[in-house]
Amino acid sequence: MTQSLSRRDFLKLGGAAAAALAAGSFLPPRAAQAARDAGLLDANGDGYIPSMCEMCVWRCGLIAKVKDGRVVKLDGNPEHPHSKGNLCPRGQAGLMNTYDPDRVLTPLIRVGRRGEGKFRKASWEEALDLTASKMLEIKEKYGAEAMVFSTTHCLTQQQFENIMYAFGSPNYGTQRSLCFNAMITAFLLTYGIEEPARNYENVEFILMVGRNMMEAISTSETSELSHAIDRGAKLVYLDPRYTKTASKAAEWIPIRPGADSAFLLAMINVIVLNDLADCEFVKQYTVGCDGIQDAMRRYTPEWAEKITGVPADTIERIAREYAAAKHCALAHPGWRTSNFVNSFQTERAIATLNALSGNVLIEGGCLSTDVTEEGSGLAKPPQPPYPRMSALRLDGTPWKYPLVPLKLGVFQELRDAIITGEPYQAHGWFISRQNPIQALPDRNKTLEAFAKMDFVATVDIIMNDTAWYSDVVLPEASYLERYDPLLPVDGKAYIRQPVIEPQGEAKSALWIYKQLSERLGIGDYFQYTDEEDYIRQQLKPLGVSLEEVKEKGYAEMPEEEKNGEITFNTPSGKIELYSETLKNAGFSPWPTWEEPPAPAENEFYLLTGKVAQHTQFGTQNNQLLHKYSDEPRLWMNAKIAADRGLADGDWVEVTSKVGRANIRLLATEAIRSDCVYMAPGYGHLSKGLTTAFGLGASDSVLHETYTDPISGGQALSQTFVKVKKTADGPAETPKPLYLGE
Ligand SMILES: Nc1nc2c(c(=O)[nH]1)N[C@H]1C(S)=C(S)[C@@H](COP(=O)(O)OP(=O)(O)OC[C@H]3O[C@@H](n4cnc5c(=O)[nH]c(N)nc54)[C@H](O)[C@@H]3O)O[C@H]1N2
Ligand SMILES: Nc1nc2c(c(=O)[nH]1)N[C@H]1C(S)=C(S)[C@@H](COP(=O)(O)OP(=O)(O)OC[C@H]3O[C@@H](n4cnc5c(=O)[nH]c(N)nc54)[C@H](O)[C@@H]3O)O[C@H]1N2
Ligand code: SF4
Ligand SMILES: [Mo]
Repeated sequence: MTQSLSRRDFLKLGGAAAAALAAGSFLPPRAAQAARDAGLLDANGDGYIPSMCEMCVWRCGLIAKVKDGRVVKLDGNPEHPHSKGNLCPRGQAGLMNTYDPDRVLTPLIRVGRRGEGKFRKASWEEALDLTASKMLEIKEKYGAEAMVFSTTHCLTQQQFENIMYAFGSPNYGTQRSLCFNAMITAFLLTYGIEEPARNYENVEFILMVGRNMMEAISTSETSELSHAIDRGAKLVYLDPRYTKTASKAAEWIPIRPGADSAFLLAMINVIVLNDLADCEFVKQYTVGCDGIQDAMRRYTPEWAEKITGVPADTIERIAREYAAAKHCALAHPGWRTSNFVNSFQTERAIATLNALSGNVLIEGGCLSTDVTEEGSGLAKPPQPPYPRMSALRLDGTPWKYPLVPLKLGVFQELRDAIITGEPYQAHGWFISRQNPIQALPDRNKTLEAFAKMDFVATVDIIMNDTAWYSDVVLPEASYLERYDPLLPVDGKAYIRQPVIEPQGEAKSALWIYKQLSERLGIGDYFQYTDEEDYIRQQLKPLGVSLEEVKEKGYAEMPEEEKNGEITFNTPSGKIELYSETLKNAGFSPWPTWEEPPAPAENEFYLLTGKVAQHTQFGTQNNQLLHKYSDEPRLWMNAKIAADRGLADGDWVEVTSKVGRANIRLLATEAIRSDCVYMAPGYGHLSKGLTTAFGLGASDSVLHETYTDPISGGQALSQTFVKVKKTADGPAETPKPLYLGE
């Protein structure tokens, strides 16, 4: 948009020219004044600045090398526990997130029809005035709850929530129900904590259920797993696909999708009926040790073999190996556990397996539930309490989904309620750091929801698909150009600070939200003068200066006090293998088998899953990452492809109940015969992404919407597709849709 360098032009550039572009030397040098003031840069604008990556939500610590006022290299900060000196490929390509020629660098106001992509540049004054007046108009006409707010986890999430709750709306969409609701609710109900920490130091046996750690990267944990494997730990990996993690595993179990809980329940059966559990631990710390044998009796390995396709003796052997490793066994909780409507049960079984191995409280055990809410040592600006809200939440929590924590919510249900207008009609949507048009299942349905809106505003750094369909686009400064609030990790509070000055008119979210709040009449919730003042207020109780933090990259925090008493934050104070809460809500109190739907004879399970070089739907336009990406293709088992007369590289049409996509075929042995796989993040609608537009196809177009009734998770593997050869090329998709006026 702002500068036109097409993908083809970029590929034509030689290595040196590409490197020069990557280093931003087309752009004027803009070394960060704050870094100069802190003495981190010399007079020439050269130096090293500690900050934090934002290419994904793991947020590794980084050190940016600045030369002549431009960022030229990003490296992992050895002093940060998430990076330990390393950045993954996306993190290393992060300078191109800042220097992307498609960056949106001024506020934009739509002038054409929604989806047509016609915008005019506007001043911040005008764009913020317009956004505030539209939001207030909606509030006046329909009530504050008619404004929907959505964002993905970010360091300014609390300020985002301040706008939403102070404005008076309970309608909150986050990425969580598309991601980890099953894991979080299962661990909350079983252990009373959201997500236990993993400890690989002594691990001998690791069971991973669709957690593709070698591609869906968390730099520190991915390297901890690698080191554990290097020193002989055994990894057993369940995935219908042969991923990079499968290639590092001692055993790859190509399980039938949706059948994981049958496999795990049979493991529990073997362990409890043969008295292989850590009895002392189980008796002392869990509820349910009396009844578990009876509850699990029917889940024999022979029973599970029929469901999972895994031989009974393999399941039995793996259960015995797991139990033999005792507290050095780890059943990994997983991350994106939004696969089927029974994914909560998979997670309950995983939670149970960990308790049975006694790995939880013991020194050196592989799972730690001793995870306290971090950050209590930091202060924040004062603010009044939020106004009372009485409107029902459109996403059905808690009135339809009683066990889904309010902060997780059920985003896909919120989207559906916008379309049905039940229990009431929403009219406006404020979005930040999120691309719901691609992230939610069934893209056409999401576009239908957008068509219902009187007003949509999006805060992003590039013209993502959601911005493309918005009325106002507010450009945030990139993560290398701004401050965010400090992030506490393992007893230290880390800083994100500008490495260069923001380009164009881009501003930090701390600035944007404060400006908007003042126009909305809720400025009391934003009592800071600027970004540095916000951080200074955070640092006050620590007695550390901002200057010191800028230089070191972090501030030490006082150790959190622990009372030494071992209880779990569940109703019984113990680990609840048997849950009265689940029973009272009308669900099985034990982990249980629930048969998910399966594809018909001529259909395939459609799988999704991350690739190492991209983050979800937001990095395909990054020219450095693009350069190293394979062309996105539909994986199909090579034998099945041959049986159907399909050859590698053929164009195929993939159809589900809700959508259609054309994509090239990859015939491979690395997938089960009843599955196909598409990488997420392609088939963008926005022509404002000149590198990514026209590449591949979107799996979100195909995904059907199904919700796990207990956790509220979207069932992303529960879409079944037909595949046939087509002469049509990529021109069929993506197909821009214009929405109303
Ligand atoms: N490079 C990179 N790293 C990332 C991200 C990224 O976008 N890119 N995103 C981050 C985020 S937000 C998340 S949530 C994590 C996600 O990390 P993961 O939890 O590993 O999630 P995915 O990669 O989405 O899916 C993992 C695997 O699940 C398999 N699968 C699908 N259905 C089933 C099933 O029914 N059973 C079993 N056993 N397996 C199944 C898929 O084939 C896929 O290989 O990654 C994080 N790290
Ligand atoms: N088909 C399919 N659907 C999925 C998944 C899948 O694997 N396949 N995965 C699910 C999972 S695990 C998750 S977590 C969700 C993720 O869903 P989303 O959070 O919607 O996905 P992202 O692509 O990470 O969107 C991030 C947006 O933030 C923008 N952005 C990047 N940096 C900044 C910044 O500094 N400031 C601002 N304001 N914006 C910025 C990006 O341009 C992008 O538009 O998707 C879920 N949906
Ligand atoms: S895992 Fe990679 S992309 Fe995510 S924060 Fe770390 S370096 Fe950045
Ligand atoms: Mo996620």
